[in-house]
Amino acid sequence: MRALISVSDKTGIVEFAQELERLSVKIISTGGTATRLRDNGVEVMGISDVTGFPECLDGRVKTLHPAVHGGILAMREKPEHMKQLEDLNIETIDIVAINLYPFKETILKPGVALEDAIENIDIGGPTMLRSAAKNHKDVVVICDPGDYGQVIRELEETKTVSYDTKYRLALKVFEHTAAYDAMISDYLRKQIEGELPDNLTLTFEKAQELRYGENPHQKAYYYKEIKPWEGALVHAVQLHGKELSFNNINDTNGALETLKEFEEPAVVAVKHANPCGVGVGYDAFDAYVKAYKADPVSIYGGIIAVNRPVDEMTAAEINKIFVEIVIAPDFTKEALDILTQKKNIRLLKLDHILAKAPKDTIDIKKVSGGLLIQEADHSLYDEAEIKIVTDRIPTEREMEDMKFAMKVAKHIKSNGIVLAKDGKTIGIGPGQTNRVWAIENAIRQATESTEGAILASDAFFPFDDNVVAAAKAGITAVIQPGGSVHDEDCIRKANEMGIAMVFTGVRHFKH
Ligand code: 93A
Repeated sequence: MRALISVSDKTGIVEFAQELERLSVKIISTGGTATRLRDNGVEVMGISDVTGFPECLDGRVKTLHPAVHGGILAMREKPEHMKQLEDLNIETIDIVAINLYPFKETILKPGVALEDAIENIDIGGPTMLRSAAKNHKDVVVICDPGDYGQVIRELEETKTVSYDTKYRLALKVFEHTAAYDAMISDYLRKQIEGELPDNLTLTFEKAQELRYGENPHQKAYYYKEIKPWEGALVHAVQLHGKELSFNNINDTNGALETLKEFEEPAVVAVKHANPCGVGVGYDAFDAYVKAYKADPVSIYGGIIAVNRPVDEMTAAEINKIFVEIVIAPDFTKEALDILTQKKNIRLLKLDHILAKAPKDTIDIKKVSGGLLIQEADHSLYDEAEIKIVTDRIPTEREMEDMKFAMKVAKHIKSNGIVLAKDGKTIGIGPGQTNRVWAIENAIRQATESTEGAILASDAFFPFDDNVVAAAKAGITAVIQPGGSVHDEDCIRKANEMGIAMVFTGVRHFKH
């Protein structure tokens, strides 16, 4: 038996080759791999001795030769094939272990040059992988160092590798080379067309097999995007608690996306992917107390995201209730001592400052038979463009609370309404099929008097009944995009009822 080994990622390769040698498999290898193996005492035949050609063009042509591909692709059961090999003086290659030039790692390097990326497009490697995978009936093909062990075990036990294993390994190869090529085309297209190109190839990698999906009868995985910035969640380190579930990941994502709106100390509590309490304050403790008081009921079993390190006092306060997850840039030792007393709480540490984190560039939704892809909603509104449309002008405090509330409204499901006062939400009405219900729900569940509160709406008020509902509850100022055919009615009603109204011109639907 002969094995051809040519790997960029040399993890485990020496041990694998030593085992093969012990099992009397002859080893052929390319430049760097051969050197590594020989340095570790493995006997290796250089690829040039097989091809009769030197490796040339800076290694661009090493293995692209009939002596290699003939040896891989010959069908052993066909006498004509075997006869041709004999006439051409080509020997079979029965095991192919390859991993490719590190294209992904190269493009993940900040500021990588195009030439660098191109030089890391592997040609010979995928070609051999595909030859071997096509001929998997006769050839064992390995593209993942994680599979060396399985192949050695089978060879040891049965002197051969089962068809089932060879089939699975071949399938893995085609998945791998397909993803590798998609990554290349994606990268090249983005160079000329930006983040949302005309013809997008998306490349994702399985990051985690989840226990189940949104419900226990649904199988689920977490796939992460392959791109320079891979998202805040992927970069979080879990310090305590059980593995994250499907809903945990979704909810935590919602909390972090909301939290990215704030530079000042802020806490976002999330339930079912909707913010249920948000507070900004002097420090993490102040912000947490506000977020908690915003809705002490929904926060139970929820996610808490903090954009400052969690200290002892904040931890003690959080510890009074049951929450699923706390995610923060850091935890003091004392805070960890307190929070880790509970077995079931999951603690996640972000490895970066959230406000400085680049935001996700695209948003994807699966629909039956296809995908909807859009640029992510990164704008809030342009302060220079907002219009005060009523006689009453909002006070400075109201303006501040309106900006705060719109940042939250942007992240709740439409139709969404947020009531706020003094840097905290006091009532949130998410996901309603009409806007009046969203307002009524927000008012009904308000945790303190709505007298003097402000209201933010993710989209325009279609009718003036919304203004009436708000004014009756004592709300004094409203921020909304405007743009309804009934804007004039709404403005008239607001003037009649003495409330201030601001139009931003920017809608924030979220579904
Ligand atoms: O430059 S290539 O596209 N041309 C080739 O003929 C070739 N053959 C193997 N790259 C080629 N390889 C790749 O070289 C393998 O896929 C592997 O990633 C790498 C191993 O090189 P070395 O053994 O010199 O470290």
